[in-house]
Amino acid sequence: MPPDMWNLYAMMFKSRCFEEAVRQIWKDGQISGEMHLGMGEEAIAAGIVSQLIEGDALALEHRGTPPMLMRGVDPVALLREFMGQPDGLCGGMGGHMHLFAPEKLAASSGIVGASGPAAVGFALAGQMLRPGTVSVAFFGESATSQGMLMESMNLAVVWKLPVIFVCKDNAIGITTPAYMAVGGDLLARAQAFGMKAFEVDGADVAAVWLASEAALRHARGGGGPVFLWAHCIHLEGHFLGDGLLDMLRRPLYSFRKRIWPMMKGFFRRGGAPWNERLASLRQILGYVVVAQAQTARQNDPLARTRPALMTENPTRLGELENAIRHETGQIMATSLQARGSEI
Ligand SMILES: Cc1ncc(C[n+]2csc(CCOP(=O)(O)OP(=O)(O)O)c2C)c(N)n1
Repeated sequence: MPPDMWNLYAMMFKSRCFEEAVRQIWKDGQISGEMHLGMGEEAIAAGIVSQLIEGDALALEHRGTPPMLMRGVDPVALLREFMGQPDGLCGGMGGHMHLFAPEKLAASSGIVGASGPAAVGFALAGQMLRPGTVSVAFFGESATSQGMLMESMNLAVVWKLPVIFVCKDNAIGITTPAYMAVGGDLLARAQAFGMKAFEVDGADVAAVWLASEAALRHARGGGGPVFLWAHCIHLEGHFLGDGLLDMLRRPLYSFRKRIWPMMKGFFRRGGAPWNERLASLRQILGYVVVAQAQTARQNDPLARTRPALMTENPTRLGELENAIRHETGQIMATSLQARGSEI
């Protein structure tokens, strides 16, 4: 059966609208601290989560909002959690990085690599208590060099656990390009553990859906863990207010805040030799170039999916998007109203 593109687009669009609203609320100062969004990763989340069944589990990282929403976690409870409110999903104690929805078997952690052990635990419980179910671990490419994630992969292979390890590779971890931190070929690494491994364009929701279907069939059938390497972008960079993206989006502001102080440092007397200073500047420029690639519209999964639906049935698409925008507005109103009533 081919993927239902309308359903996948609806899931992605809902997540995008929700996160756009979260971005505004964060800018208004109603969410404190860092905010990592999953804008750009929606196809990976939708392609997999749309195929999960009752009893499957999700182990997420610091970008857990899209999969949590797509799995059906209450959006108002999520937003209230982000706002640190007592009626949030976790009593306002977890924020957006540490979420737990026990009825959905979905948990997230801000500790990079921690989704590996959590997924293995979920899968072990599934193997014993809920045969035929799987657990899915989401993580970024930087997590692939974390010991606990590699230990989890090893254990999952040895115990033939039904885990789908999903690496969402956006080629940069905060300000460290992957070429400076991730050695070798990730497919080969996974295969070396003894896992089946797939590489997929994470902006192509149909491709993710098809790869996930094969991965899920393998894991549910008792074939053991699978590694899915999905390439993606982050439209908002590492987190809201990302300094590297700021240099491109707000050059004047960045000149005063970042570039001018760097130039002063560059021309300062004494200190490192000129060739080292130049090398550092070149390196920073390299980071900016990688960060800029995060905003490439041709790799935005929604922009990729929408044209075909528009051609197929523009009226249906318009109605779908309007309905989701309306629903998102209501979610926001309810979440903010509840906050107002407490103050
Ligand atoms: C164990 C650990 N080390 C460092 C950090 C700080 N940290 C938070 S996010 C992040 C980068 C993660 O990059 P990646 O795994 O590629 O995911 P992305 O943010 O790109 O989605 C780091 C180093 C952390 N949270 N946990």
